[in-house]
Amino acid sequence: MKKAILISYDREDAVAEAVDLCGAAGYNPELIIRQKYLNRPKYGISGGAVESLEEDAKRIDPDVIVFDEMLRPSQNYNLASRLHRNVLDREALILEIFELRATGHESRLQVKLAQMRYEMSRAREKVRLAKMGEQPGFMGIGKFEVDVYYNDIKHRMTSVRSKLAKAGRQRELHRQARRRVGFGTISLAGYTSAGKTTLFNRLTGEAREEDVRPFTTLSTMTRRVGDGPGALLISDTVGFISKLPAYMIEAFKSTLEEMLHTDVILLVVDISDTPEDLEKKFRSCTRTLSELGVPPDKVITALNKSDLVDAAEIRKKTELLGLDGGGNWAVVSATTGQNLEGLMGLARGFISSRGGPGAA
Ligand SMILES: Nc1nc2c(ncn2[C@@H]2O[C@H](COP(=O)(O)OP(=O)(O)OP(=O)(O)O)[C@@H](O)[C@H]2O)c(=O)[nH]1
Ligand SMILES: [Mg+2]
Repeated sequence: MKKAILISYDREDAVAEAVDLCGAAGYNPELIIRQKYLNRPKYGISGGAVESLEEDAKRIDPDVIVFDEMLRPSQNYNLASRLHRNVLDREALILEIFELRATGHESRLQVKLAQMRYEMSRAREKVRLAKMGEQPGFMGIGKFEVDVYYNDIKHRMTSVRSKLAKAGRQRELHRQARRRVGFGTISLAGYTSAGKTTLFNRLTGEAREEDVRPFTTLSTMTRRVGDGPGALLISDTVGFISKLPAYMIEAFKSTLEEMLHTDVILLVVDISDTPEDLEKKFRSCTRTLSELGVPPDKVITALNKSDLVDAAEIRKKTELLGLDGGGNWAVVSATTGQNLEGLMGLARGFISSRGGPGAA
């Protein structure tokens, strides 16, 4: 693993998530610097903090500095030139993970699009700085070249978008074929590492990769669960994470929008998370689902990893999430298989009470 110095917030949940992201990108944080604010204008952190960071960087000699927030190009440049290191902000880090993990044709295109959106969002500031004449040759790029660079990204984006549109049409055809077969359809959703793929494998007998690291799954796969008239089609896909910039969600939108066409969304939640994490991730997921236009009454919540917590704790946590009474949730364990039958029964009942597959 490569060495990193991680700059994050002074909060355990933020640090834990950032450390996981570093690990998924292949970086080991040798030092973690905790800061209350990461939005200072010049470096993101205070001048004093940068000073002591210079010493740390000399001592540790990290491959990168990871900054657990978004950085403007000028801030990134200031930090990088002061520390003589490559600086990855949170978005660049997530993009590195995406690049490592993208396997299928469509997810590779989606990652490319996200990378270009990232470049584009920074090209704007580069162009602005160059035009203001404040920093001609900013980051070694002159005004003319900036325009060329900008147009070049635009062109490449158009080409990737049209390839994505083609992949989308292909998916539409698959969807129509599935609808003709008349199976009820389920999409797995949820925070990264909640256990979607483990549940998928357990239900379908597949062997997709399961891993503690975030963003293990980037591409979508659909398989059948069960035989006969009660058979269902279930899809496993990319997970959510908090503070994902809008354009990253946009890049994966076509994948996520599949959910609008399925009968049931199975929101997988890791019930072994601390109450704070549990609540934060749950809210973040329901927000993302509602932004995608998924009606709340199409969602069943699967409280997963029940093997790791006792009944009393589960009760407390369901209350915390406001799930008591409703009946549109189930406690399961993808690892032990506990109550997976119950969960599928719930999904089938859900679909038939809404007029059968494809009705909603
Ligand atoms: N103890 C226990 N561990 C589980 C359970 N379900 C999943 N896990 C573990 O949780 C980790 C994450 O599981 P995945 O299935 O890869 O999670 P995911 O939601 O697909 O994550 P991404 O693809 O990264 O979005 C793995 O280490 C699994 O072994 C469960 O029911 N009990
Ligand atoms: Mg997965």
